[in-house]
Amino acid sequence: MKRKIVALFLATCMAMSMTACGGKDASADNASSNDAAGGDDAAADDATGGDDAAGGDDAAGGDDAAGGDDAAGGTLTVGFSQVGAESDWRTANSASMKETFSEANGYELIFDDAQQKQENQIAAIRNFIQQEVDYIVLAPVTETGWDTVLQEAYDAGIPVIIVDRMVNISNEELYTAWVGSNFQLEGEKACAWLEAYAEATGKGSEELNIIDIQGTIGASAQIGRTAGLEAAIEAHDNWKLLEAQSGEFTQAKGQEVMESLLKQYDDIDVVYCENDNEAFGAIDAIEAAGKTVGKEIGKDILVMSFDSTNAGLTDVLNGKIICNTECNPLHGPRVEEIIKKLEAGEQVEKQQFVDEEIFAGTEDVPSIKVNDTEYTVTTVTQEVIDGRAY
Ligand code: GYE
Repeated sequence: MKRKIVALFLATCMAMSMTACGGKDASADNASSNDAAGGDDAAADDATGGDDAAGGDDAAGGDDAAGGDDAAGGTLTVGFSQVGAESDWRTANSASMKETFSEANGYELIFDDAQQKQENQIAAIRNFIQQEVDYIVLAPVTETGWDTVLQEAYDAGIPVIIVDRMVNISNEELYTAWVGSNFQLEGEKACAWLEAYAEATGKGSEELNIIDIQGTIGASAQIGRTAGLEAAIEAHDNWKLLEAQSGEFTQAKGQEVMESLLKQYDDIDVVYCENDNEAFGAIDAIEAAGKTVGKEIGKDILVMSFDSTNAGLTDVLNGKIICNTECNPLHGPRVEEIIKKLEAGEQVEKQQFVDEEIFAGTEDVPSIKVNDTEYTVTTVTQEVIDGRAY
């Protein structure tokens, strides 16, 4: 069948679901061009001009070529443009996608690792279009810069599912669905925990000097987590942001940034690392500088982190990371569910947020509240770690 019918169907249900969901979150509103990230060349802009309708794969002559889903129960071809392999989270995410979109499950997965470069992702998507895949799945490195290439996919009638980080585009119809995390909420949860922990340990009114080791600048995970911290700093007169610098979500860069900041500041209380791998690097740097990571405000440096991977939670258990806010990478089955619904002609939600937990290395804060919702804080034990899939 399928591309034309699916695309036509999508156009209709996108129009419906957009009204229902009210579109994107606030961060989506400000940029519409694809120039910021620099990856998207202008030359491509006019190539797509003619093909306006939803089912525009006329050039390809239908759906029977490389996609190969010709007969009922046939293989579906999925092109997945992955950011890279920068972190444990990413490794778990790739594994989840590969496991789900296996041959045994009836898929041909074309997996492309973009090595954290948007231009590689754009090239991969163009390749997928040329190969006439049935679905394109994109884990975008940054939010901006996607208008042109997603228009090309749309014009080719190939549904695009965005996973993990968001895209920030002028026309929301250019993607079919997004599934991922509420990154700002993650940041807010982490800061609510820090506030409650300072209170619970009698240090609520002490000055806290904070370092933010940010993720890849312009990635939703960075934007949201940084925003969560910035809001908390605004709200606390005694919290001070000494510096915010990107550690690019990698251990090596996290270590490098921390090393240089330790030379600049001798009064750091908290390091807010925007993922586990940065935290691993920061911990190495702190210990190499002869300082201690731990849980005592004023004596140790408190390391906070995001992702809650196995290795991250192990560092919580070992007393090196004090608080770890979960970000769930197991998106394979979620993307598959979206594809199955589309195949069945059902409507899909435009945006789907994943529920996530928060973990700590102490029992001082049993729960936190953000926007009137209460979240239980799980104290990490070996059993907790053993019971988790990533
Ligand atoms: O937190 C980090 C990874 O986008 C949620 O990317 C993802 C982030 C994750 O490199 O470890």
